Amino acid sequence: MALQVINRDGYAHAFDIDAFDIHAPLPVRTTFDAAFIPTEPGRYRFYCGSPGHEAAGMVGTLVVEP
Ligand SMILES: [Cu+2]
Repeated sequence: MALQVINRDGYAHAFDIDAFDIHAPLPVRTTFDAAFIPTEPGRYRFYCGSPGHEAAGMVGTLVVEP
């Protein structure tokens, strides 16, 4: 699976999925290409690991279907 995450913001963020051990900083206006292989279908939580951002709502769910 490949995901391209783009930070178009004027603030630094991060992209984190603990289940796949992905912890990528996203400096201002940068792109991160994540490549990983989910071994099981499921719902995987992702969030922004920058301090305070997760609490501010920068979270989501990646759904892997069979
Ligand atoms: Cu953020």
